Amino acid sequence: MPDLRNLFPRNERYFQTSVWYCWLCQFIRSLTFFLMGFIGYMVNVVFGIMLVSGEDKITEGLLYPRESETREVRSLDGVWSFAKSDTKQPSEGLREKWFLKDLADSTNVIHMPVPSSYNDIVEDAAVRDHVGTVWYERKFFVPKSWQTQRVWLRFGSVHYEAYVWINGNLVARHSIGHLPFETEITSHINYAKENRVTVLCDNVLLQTTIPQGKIVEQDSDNGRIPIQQYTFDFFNYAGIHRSVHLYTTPNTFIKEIILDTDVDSEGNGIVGFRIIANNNDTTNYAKVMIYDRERNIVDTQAVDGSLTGTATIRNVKKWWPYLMSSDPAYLYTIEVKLSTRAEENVDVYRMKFGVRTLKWTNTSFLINDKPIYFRGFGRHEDSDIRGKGLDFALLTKDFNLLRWIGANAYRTSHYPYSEESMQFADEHGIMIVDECPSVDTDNYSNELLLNHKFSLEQLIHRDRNHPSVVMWSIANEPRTQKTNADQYFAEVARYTKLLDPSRPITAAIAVHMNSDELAKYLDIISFNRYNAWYTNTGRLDMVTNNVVNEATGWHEKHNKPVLMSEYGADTVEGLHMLPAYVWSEEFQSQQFSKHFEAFDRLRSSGFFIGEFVWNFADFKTAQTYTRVGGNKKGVFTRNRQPKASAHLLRKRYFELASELDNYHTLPTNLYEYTSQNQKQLDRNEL
Ligand code: BDP
Repeated sequence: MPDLRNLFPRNERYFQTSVWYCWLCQFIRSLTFFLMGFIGYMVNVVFGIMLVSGEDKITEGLLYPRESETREVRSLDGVWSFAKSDTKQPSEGLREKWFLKDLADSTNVIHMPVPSSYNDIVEDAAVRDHVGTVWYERKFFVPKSWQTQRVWLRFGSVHYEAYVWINGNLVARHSIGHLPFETEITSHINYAKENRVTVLCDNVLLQTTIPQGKIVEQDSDNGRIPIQQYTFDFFNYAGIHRSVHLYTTPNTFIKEIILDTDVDSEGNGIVGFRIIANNNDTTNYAKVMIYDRERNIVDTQAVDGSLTGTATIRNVKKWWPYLMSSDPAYLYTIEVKLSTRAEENVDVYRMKFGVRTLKWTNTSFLINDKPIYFRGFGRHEDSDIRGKGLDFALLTKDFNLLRWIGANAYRTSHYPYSEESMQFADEHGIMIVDECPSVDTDNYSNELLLNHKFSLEQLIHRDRNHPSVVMWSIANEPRTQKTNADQYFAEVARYTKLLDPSRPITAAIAVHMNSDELAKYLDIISFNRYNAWYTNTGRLDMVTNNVVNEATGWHEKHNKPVLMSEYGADTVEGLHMLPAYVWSEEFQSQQFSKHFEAFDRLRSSGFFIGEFVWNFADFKTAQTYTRVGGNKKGVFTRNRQPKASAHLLRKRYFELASELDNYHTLPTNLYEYTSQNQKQLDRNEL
C-alpha cells in the first residue's frame, strides 16, 4: 500500500519558498547537475561504465475486463465531479484530505465526462493550460451478490500520474499515462451503502518522466506561475482518458494468459499457452478450448501443474493484414476454465487471438512467410472536445477511414493507444508498430532509463497477445547523437528483446545516420524526414533523390531493412494554390507524389519495407507560431474529412495492394470517370 507521506506532488516545491531563494536553489541545483553531469560523463567515457540498469519492475494481472459465467463487469464511465487544484498549491487537497469526504464539501466542483481529457471541456484557458493536480470523484453501488467475490477497480489510462482512494482509503498509485492499472478493492467496499472513488491526477512532466518535460517558473500578471515545457509536438492532454471498470473475479482466478503462436510445416497452428492463477497452487488444473470464428471447437487441452500447454489447430486460418488476403484478420477464441482441487471451473475467461508468423532478415520483414510492405500512417489519439479521451464513434470512424484509404498499418505515435483500439486492429487486420511513450528522449539518466524500461514492460505486458502488433518502437526521435545515448539504448533494446524475442524492434530516428548511436541495436530502421518542409521548404525538386539517398545510406551502414516512418507537409484544408505553394492542398499532394517516386525506386532495391505518412489526421499541439490551430499534416482534417491528398494516397495504397498482394477487388469509386480513354489507361496500369 502506498505511503501517504510520499504523496506530495512533484511540482509542489516550486511554491514553498520565496522567489530569490528559489533562484538560489536553482543556481545550486544547476551547478550540482553540471558537476554531476560532468562526473557522470567522465565515468561513462573514461571508464566505459554502463548506466546502471537498477531494479526492473514487473507488471501483473490486467487481463482486459470481460464478463463470463464467473465474472461481472460494470462501467464507471459517465459524468464525474471534478475540481482543479490551485496551481500554486497542488498539494492543498492532500494536506486537507479531500479524499476523506465528498469533493464538493471541500472545494468547488464541476461536471467532467469520463473518459475524456479535461482540457477542452470548459471555456477557461486556466483549465486547458492547467499545470499540476486535478481531482475527480464519483459514487457507485455494488450489488450484495458481489460480497462473495473479489472486486477490482481498473483504469484504462490516467495521464500522467494517478492516486486513487476508495471511501477515503488509498488503493492505487500509477505513473505513466496511456497504460492501464488496476487494484483489488474488495476490503474497501461498502456492500450495503454508497461508495466513493476519488482520483488525483497530476499532469506534470519532468526530465525523468516518459515522455520528458520541464517545469519552469515565470512571471505573469498573477505572480509567478509554473509553466510546463515540452519539446514534443502534441498537446499534453490530461485526465481520465480511458474507461474505468469495476469487475469481479472469484477468490481463485485467472490472473494472466500468455500466448505464443506459430504455424508448422504442414500448415497447422501451434498455440502455446501459459495460464497464471493468482494462488500459484500446483494442484490447480485447467481446461483450454479453442474455437474458430464460427464457434466450432477446434482443439481442447487439459493442463495441470504449471498450467502450460500447446493447442493445435489443424489447417489453421492465419491472421493476415487487410488487403493481403481475401479473408484477413481471422481470429480464434481461447476459452480457459480454471479448476482447483476443491472446485471445478472456478474461473472462466475468453479472449480472441490470431495465428501468424513473423520473420525478419537483413532486407525484409515477413508475415506468414510473405514480405510485408507497410502502407500506413503515423497517428495520434486526438479529437476536438474529447482530446485524448476514448470515443467509440471516433475509433470506429478511424478504422473505417483506414480501410477506405487502403492502409494496412499504423504506428501508435507517440504512446500506447487504447486497448480497445488494439482490439479493433486485430479485428480489421491493421498491423501495429506499437510505440512506448518516449519522445525526443534526451538528458539520459538512470531514473529515466528505469522509467523508459518500465513503460516498455507495461506496454509489452498489455499488448503481447495481439496478432496486429508486429513490431515494438522503443522511441520517437531520440537524441541519439548525445553522450550516453549509446549505453542507454543498448540497455533499452536489450531489455525489450528480452521481454519479447518474437517481434522485431525499431525506433523512429531523425538524427543523421553519421551521428546516430541507436540504429545498430535495432532490427528494423525507421527514419523521419521532412524534405521540402523543414528542410528546403517548398522545394519539390529536392525530395525524391534525398529520400532515396537517405534510406539507402541507412541500409548500407547497418545492413537492415528500412522504412520511412514520417514524411509530410502541413496543409490548411481549402487552401488552393497553383503552382503548388506550402500549406496548400496542391503542395501536400505533390510532396506526397515526390515521395512515392522515391519509394518505388527504393522498393526495387530490395531492402525498403514501408511508408508511413505523417499524419492520419490534424491534431492539437502546444501553442506556437509554427502551428495554425495545431499540426495540419493530416491527410484528414481533425473532423475526419479528406483533404485532396487522401484521394491520391488512396489510389496509391490500393494500387500497391494490387501490385504486391494480388488484391484485385478494388473499390469501384477509386477512379472517377473522366473519359473512356482515361478509364482504359487506369485499368491498364493495374
Ligand atoms: C516529427 C515528430 C512528430 C511531429 C512532426 C511534425 O516525430 O511528432 O508532429 O515532426 O513536426 O519530428 O509535424
